Amino acid sequence: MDAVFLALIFCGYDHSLRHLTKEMWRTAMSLALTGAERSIGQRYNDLGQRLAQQLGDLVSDLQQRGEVRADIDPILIAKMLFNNFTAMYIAFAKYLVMYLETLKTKVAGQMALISNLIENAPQMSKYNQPLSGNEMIRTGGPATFMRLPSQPTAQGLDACFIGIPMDIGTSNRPGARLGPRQIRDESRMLRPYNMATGAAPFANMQVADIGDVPINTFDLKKSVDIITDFYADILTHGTIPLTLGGDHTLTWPILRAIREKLGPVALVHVDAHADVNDEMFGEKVAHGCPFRRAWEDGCLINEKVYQIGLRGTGYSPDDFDWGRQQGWTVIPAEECWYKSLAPLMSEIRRQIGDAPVYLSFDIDSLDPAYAPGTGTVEVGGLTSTQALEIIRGMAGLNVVGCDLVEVSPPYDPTGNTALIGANFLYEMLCALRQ
Ligand SMILES: [Mn+2]
Repeated sequence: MDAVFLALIFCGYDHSLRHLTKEMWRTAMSLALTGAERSIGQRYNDLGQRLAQQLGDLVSDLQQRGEVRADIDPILIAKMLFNNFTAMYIAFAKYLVMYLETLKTKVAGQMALISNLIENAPQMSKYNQPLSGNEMIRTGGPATFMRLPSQPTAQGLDACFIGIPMDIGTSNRPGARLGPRQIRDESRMLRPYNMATGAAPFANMQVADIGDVPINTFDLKKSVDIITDFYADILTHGTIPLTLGGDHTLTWPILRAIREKLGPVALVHVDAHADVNDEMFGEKVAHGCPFRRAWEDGCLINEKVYQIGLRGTGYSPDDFDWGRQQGWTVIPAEECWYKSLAPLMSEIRRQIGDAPVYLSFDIDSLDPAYAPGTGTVEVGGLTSTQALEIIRGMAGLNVVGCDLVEVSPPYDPTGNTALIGANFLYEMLCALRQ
């Protein structure tokens, strides 16, 4: 367009000609001659041919008279045009301007078309997206959480899903080692938008499935150290971990890694059991001990720990009181029956404020009518809607990590327990600050 602009200057603004360089003149002249020939030739045939002929005659006349050399300097021609052929120049310029205006309009129209195409082109998100059921049948595609892309580390991620296929801390029915894989499998039906809350986590966050922690299934104590190291690496990337369990032992080593990075955290612990045993069968590491160990390790802000859904038979009447003695808030299942838990979560949000908070969700907090696929079932549990109220009630808090534990596929051949667990993990992602 520079050449067009120069040609316009050439045609209409002779007072600025003295500012033009020799090279600019050459460009302008070249364009003017070409444009005039084409436009005049096509649209103003007679006059155009006459003008073109006159221009050609002028040049050859000048050459024949020896007034210019064969290698004509355009500046000379321009001077001649200005000095001796003003009338012809004006007519010539008039058509040239018309031609150039037409050209400008055409170019502008095409630019608008191109801009429109760019504007309305299907946009590739810069964030990972779950594979859609419209791109691949839901029973196909990668066996990752929500069929998201997988990557080996948490680098570049705002949040990640990780499996811990471990059940060697289990006291009763085993099988939670199979949990992560079945949760991933059942997560295949999840769609990216949360119709209830309006959350669109994949529009604002980079999320991937980073696979499983390579625990040592023959050594629980070594496994908890492996887990801590694995999460320490995740946290170096500033990534929020969302964990697919796995027996509940795993929460302790995760909280240790978080304490190293962020210090002690508030805790929302949803479970049928308090999981604060000092030991089980003489062992300090087991799925009934993780919150006792986390407390010992200074991982928790004691006045901001909430245990929701505890119930069942105990060894003594004060089994649930140990936490209360540490300043924790314990809400037994019976206090949750028949009512919405939204007010409870509102109060918990107010009390936690802006403190970093971890959500640990044991699927056995649900009534076995909803989630039979777990190892230590207790009657009279939470409903799935109450669970949603709890998880959605975490939104707005400074959530630094979440887990969903104790899904044991062999005890639910329907897969529904894992499917509910997958939904809860998705809801956790939706509850993160975006
Ligand atoms: Mn538990």
